[in-house]
Amino acid sequence: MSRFSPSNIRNFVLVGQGGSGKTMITERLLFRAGASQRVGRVEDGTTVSDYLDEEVRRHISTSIGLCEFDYKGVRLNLLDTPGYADFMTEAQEAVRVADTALLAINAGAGVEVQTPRFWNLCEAQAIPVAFVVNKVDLENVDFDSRVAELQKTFGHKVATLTIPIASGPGFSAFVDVVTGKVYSYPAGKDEAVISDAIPDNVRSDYEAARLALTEAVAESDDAMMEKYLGGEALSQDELTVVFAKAFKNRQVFPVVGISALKGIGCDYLMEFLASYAPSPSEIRVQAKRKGTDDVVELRADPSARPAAFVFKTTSDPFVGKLSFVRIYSGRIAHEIYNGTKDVSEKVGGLFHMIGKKQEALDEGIAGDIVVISKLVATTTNDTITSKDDPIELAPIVFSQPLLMRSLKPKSRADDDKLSSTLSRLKEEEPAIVIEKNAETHETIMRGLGEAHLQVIVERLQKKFGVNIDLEVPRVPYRETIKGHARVEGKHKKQTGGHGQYGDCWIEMEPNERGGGWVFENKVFGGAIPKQFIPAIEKGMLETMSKGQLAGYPAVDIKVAVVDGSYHPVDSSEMAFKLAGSLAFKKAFEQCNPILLEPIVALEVTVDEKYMGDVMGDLTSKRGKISGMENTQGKQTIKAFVPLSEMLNYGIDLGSITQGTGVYSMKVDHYEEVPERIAEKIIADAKANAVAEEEE
Ligand SMILES: Nc1nc2c(ncn2[C@@H]2O[C@H](COP(=O)(O)OP(=O)(O)O)[C@@H](O)[C@H]2O)c(=O)[nH]1
Ligand SMILES: [Mg+2]
Repeated sequence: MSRFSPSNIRNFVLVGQGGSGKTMITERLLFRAGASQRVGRVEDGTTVSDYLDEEVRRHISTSIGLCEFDYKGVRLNLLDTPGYADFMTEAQEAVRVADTALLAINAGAGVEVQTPRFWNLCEAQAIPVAFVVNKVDLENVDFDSRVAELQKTFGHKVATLTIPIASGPGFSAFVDVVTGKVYSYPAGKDEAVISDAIPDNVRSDYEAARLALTEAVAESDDAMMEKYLGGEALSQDELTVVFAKAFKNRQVFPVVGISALKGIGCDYLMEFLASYAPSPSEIRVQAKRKGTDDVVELRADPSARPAAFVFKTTSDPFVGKLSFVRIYSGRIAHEIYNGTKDVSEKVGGLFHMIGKKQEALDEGIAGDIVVISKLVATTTNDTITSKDDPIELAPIVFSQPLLMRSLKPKSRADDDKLSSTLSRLKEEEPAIVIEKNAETHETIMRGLGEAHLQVIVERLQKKFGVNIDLEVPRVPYRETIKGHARVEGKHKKQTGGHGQYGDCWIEMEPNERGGGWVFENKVFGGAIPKQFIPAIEKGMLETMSKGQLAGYPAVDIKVAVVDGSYHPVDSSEMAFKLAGSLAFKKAFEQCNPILLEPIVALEVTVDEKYMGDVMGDLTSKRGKISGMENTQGKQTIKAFVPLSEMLNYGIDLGSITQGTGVYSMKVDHYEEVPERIAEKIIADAKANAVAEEEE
């Protein structure tokens, strides 16, 4: 039996630029609520939420930290998230199931690169957002200018909810604009002493902020607007009620100033969530009856049919696979029906989490977030529902992976383990794309960025014992010819005993781009017996696939066998195969061979302000702009660019557009490699071939 009801739950996510202090806020909330016995430090790797090895080592969050705890009778389900573009998947998963977002801002830095992305995520999910301006204790912090910056960036509905009495190292108290209460924190204490004593030096700021807040929230309530426009002040209760309503309806975005490091304002944040954030029982979630467009409205009713969404999957070294689930209606206990995969599964264990610590549960109820162990078929984005009337919940649309790398297993044993491991990894990392390149035979993995791929390599090693290196993928160049030649290929070994004899004359010429291989037999008068002709072609095809210039497959060539000779005893398929190969090599060399490179058709979408830099960068990459489109206020640039220039494009675009640009590309056609570049590729290939021979 669950010890709380949906109306006491608050599911909220901490999002914001990396380094803004989300994990530290989590640390402080847990400690203040009594859910942890000490305050850890990110720098020491001793926080509750950043418990993965890679997080402890990097001092950043790379994965959701789910912490579920009680505070004064309210159940707080906190989702701490990473704040870097490389780990955006995790933030997308967490925002998808949260009912409220706290968007953390570093008071020392203000609105940063990723801040608008998190705002957009919350907007797409239509959840209420409160800005938490953290690190108000830093030197030279100007809280008011931070509020102004947020209003400028995110609109006039942004209004401050707290007024710091002094910011900077002396920050220890603030005024709550709705209640007019002063929250003071004696040195070293993280529990506020609440009073009515608003100091004179902030009274006018307080009154101005209260007016601005009243105006912002009155807009969302006609009766209050009328009263406000009539010049009447709203009573304390009216303001509290209309503020809560406006917040829940995304009609106001309050700003709270805190210092997680000093523990100032963290108890206030929990009060804020308990008083103003929506509980699941106030929320209606839309689903579809499976296989139809019929919309079904879900309520957080534990007695209704089960409906839940799997928003994250991890594999734990001890208990195996863990599925993170938000329950929208009904209950989950011993068995689930996965409507997406049409399979019923036994629940291994049911847990609440505080970081890596698991608290076993008998059942999960509507409105709650639980973790289920040992499901097999179930993965992220699946809907758990009832078999007799299945529904579907909307899947998360993950960011597109931007950076590709080839996976190089360190040993044969690693290679053997890799493919089975990759499918398990894919369960944990729904945004990555893994594909085999048919030309280079490399396994290519695409992820959100360098750090993302590196973390995956570490997980492969740590969790699955597979050692791999990441390399820049090989470019599948090709070779072809521009000239004509007529040559002889003669393979003759007649030194007594059964000899070998094969002799053919061929004419070689280029075929049109993409025309492929054309082989003709123009031998007349039986100069070469018919049965040996296919062997000649076979020899040529083998030689073609290895390439002559730099070891890349040769394409778009026409060859006609025009003459030759044979020996009644010593001629064989093998002899003519070798003759064919010799003839091909000789002719290819004389036909002005060239390298061809894959050209990708690129579409890159960026904010208008980055367009010039992006186009300049593409031109410097030998790109040719082929078109431009304006899509929803963003510019989409179309271009043809050599693939060889695009292998790190995810990183380049990220730095030009501060992680906001997205792109897609696919190989479109092949073009001749410019001579100075071809020379280098050929020289490198020769050097590699020598190095391999010496190994
Ligand atoms: N001065 C100051 N530093 C803070 C505060 N909160 C966090 N930090 C520091 O900021 C850094 C990043 O904190 P972290 O919680 O990891 O940020 P996250 O990436 O948003 O999770 C760490 O070095 C923290 O110690 C604060 O309120 N004041
Ligand atoms: Mg963090």
